[in-house]
Amino acid sequence: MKNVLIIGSTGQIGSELTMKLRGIYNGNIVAGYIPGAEPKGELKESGPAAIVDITNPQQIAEAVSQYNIDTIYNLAALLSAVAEMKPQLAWKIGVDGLFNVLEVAREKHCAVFTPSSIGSFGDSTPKDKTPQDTIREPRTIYGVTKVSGELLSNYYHIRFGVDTRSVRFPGLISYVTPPGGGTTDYAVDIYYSAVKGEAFECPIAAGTFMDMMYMPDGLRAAIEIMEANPDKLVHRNSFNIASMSFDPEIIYHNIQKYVPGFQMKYKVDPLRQAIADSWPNSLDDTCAREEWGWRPEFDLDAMTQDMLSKLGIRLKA
Ligand code: AKB
Repeated sequence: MKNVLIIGSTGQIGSELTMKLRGIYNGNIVAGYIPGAEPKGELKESGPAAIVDITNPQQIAEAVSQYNIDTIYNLAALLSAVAEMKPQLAWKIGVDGLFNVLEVAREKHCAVFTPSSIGSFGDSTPKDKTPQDTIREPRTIYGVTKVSGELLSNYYHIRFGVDTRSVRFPGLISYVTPPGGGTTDYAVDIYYSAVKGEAFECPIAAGTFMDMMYMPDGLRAAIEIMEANPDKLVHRNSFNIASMSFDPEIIYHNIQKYVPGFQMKYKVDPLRQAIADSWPNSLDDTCAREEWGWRPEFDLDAMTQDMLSKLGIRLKA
């Protein structure tokens, strides 16, 4: 039996991960949320929920005690573009909030998963097949919080024995909960336009490659890393994971294979473009493959077919 608290359970990753964890484990899988972002529908009906604001250490501790939590998925974060508009809040949630989680985990002996991102790399990092261990000098507040979070999580593991683990997520693409404020979000929005029969205005320039991943693979990574045999882990915070890398032209033409009349034009957003230009083109995920058996299942074509069909059903409902 496993008792899990998901902080940020109604967000892009949380809403799907909470349901998946409830399908796997039969303990308390608690949907932590902040007022104004309450769980709805099957997320609300299918298990317990608690108000857990990551900036409030007491709320985290109370939920952990009440539900006898042994694992915390810490998914509270501002995505990269929105973080750039609110850097103070991004730090408060991403680093001060993580500190609150780690302190509760230290006292109450919980394992902690905190996602990192391709955004933890910067201009001075090798761009292609970016290695697991390399120079990291991000110039965005998002990247600064991600690198700080990785270091803090490793510190809590080494110093206090807290079982902290993490993956560096690429842009996650899903038909369930739309993302908000990310640099990679165009690769979700483009499917909405295609299914609605609208032309798509792309905020990222042709030729800008970034790593992306279909949500089912992302969810599996978050669960498998927490299930991995600790004796095999050389790294912990955080693992490069990868499944596909493309630029706007490649995804556009892939969608056109299935939606022949689909049109795209460019209206580049300078903020998102500058962030994208500082990120890797593709990551090398050899360490994740070797240390805990990571394997993606979806490539671009499989993802496009599934996205178009599932989003089509969802938007008609
Ligand atoms: C973003 O674009 O901010 C996120 C990410 C890659 O971390 N999707």
